[in-house]
Amino acid sequence: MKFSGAEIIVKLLERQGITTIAGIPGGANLPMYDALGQSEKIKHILTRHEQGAGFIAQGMARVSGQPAVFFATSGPGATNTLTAIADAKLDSIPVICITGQVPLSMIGTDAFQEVDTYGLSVPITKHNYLVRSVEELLHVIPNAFRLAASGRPGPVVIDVPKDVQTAILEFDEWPAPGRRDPGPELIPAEVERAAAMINAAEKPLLYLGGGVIQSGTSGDVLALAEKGNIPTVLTLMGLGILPHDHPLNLGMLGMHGARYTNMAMEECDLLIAAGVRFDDRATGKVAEFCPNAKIVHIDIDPSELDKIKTATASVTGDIADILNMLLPLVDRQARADWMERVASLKAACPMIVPDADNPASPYGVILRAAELAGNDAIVATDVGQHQMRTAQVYPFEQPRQWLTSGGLGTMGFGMPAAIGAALAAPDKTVLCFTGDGSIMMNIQDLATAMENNVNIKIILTNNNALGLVRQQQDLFYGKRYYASDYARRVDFVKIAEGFGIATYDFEQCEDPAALLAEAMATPGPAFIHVPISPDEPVYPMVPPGAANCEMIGGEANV
Ligand SMILES: Cc1ncc(C[n+]2csc(CCOP(=O)(O)OP(=O)(O)O)c2C)c(N)n1
Repeated sequence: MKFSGAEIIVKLLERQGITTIAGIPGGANLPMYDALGQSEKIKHILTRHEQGAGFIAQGMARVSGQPAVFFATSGPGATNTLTAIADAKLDSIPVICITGQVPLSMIGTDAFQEVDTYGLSVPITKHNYLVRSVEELLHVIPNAFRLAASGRPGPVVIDVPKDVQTAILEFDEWPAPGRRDPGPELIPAEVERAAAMINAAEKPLLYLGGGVIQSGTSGDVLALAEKGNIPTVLTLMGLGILPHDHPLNLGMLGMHGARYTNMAMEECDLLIAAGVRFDDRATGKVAEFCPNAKIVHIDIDPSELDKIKTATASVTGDIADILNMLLPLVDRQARADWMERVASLKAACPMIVPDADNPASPYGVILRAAELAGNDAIVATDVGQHQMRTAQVYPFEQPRQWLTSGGLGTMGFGMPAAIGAALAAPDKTVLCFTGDGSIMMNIQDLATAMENNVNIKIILTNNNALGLVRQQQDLFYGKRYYASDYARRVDFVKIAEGFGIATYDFEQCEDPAALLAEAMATPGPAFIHVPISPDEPVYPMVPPGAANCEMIGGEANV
């Protein structure tokens, strides 16, 4: 066989099962685009910004659990991808970014559109490559897939100089596609110790995060919770692991968690942490997090163990394997006193949802959209108050239903991630809750949504402000609203219309519920504009740096 480097890349991607690639062409990746144009198996999504391409890939990967690919050219194309890559690193999402680079002989000469993509991406990738010969591609591409998906997933960058793309290679055999490695072998004594601690605990709590979703084990985790009667709290990344209305699901913990959730954590005597990294938005002041609890920490990434909080016992391995071994060792227990205590906390300090029945209110629109979208809709958000409200009240049913930028907290994530989700799951409705600050960060990819006619329903709660920032100024900076209110209003409805998207405006609308229902029932992209007041806080809120028990707002009697 004889192929160019660019053809080898495309054929190897096909052999990996890739069917969709988002990206933008330029001088340094045109050979790859030329080869991609010949592919009958891969569809290309031409975005309007490389960050959008990265978030589309993330949307596909988050929904499918499989690595997704995006392309960019050298220089500005590559630098435009960096935020999406860093975002994938912090949320452990397997994406592969393939960039064009100036020819090998020109590297280091400040050539046109030359930037050190390899160097720039070192700290924000799981692994990265600067490919120096066409031969290398045969192991770099499968290896990139293996690395992105194995252990704790993450992003990989492959930078391919233009002359490597055009070089011709003769070879006999295609390499095997790269796949996720099996998890490390478990140490049975570690699992037995964890089981003994769980069996001895009177007030245990499961604390579950994105790692559980990555390992695909939510059924086993539910079995563990039910067998031991162990109430469960979820991180922002873990929403969907348990159905929202399961009696053992105490919902999201941390900065915007419900009062009863954070209060139960104060009282637990054992925290069984799985696939979590003790992120500061979840723990609040670490020294005061779960002050009465021993900790069992379970994770595939040994570098997470004892990183923030020292565990009493830890188990390294794939959470699926660990639960398999752990489940038979855990005693069936009623834990009646603890169940009763948790139920009484829930009754005394419930999650207060202001104006829940009003479909034009910040919370009400989320709840009404959820009702209309059905149980298996996918939900993406941007970053801000709308994100926290959605996390607090959306009735999630299953893993991989929820896409949010948890670690990096990137405004601009939501809409392109929703496009990626819709491409990966074309039969589902995808909701995208966004704010007027966030949508502007990648608004250009409304064109991409329109061109591909994806079934995404963008719900913009427009407070003409950077709401979550403004809320902090309100609470912690003496109401000095500096640089958080926009001076003028933007006509988002006209903008969306300009992009060719169907629009639905709640402004002066007599029956917002009917309008929302109409938007949801019409296939294809929709833009729903919901004007709200900037003075609508998201409560409860743990002040940054404070302990979770010091949360403010959201009391039942307010
Ligand atoms: C790229 C980026 N820049 C700045 C921030 C800081 N930030 C966090 S939330 C927020 C306000 C978001 O406003 P909007 O999207 O309108 O949502 P709202 O809070 O009003 O619902 C800002 C500026 C961020 N998270 N991401």
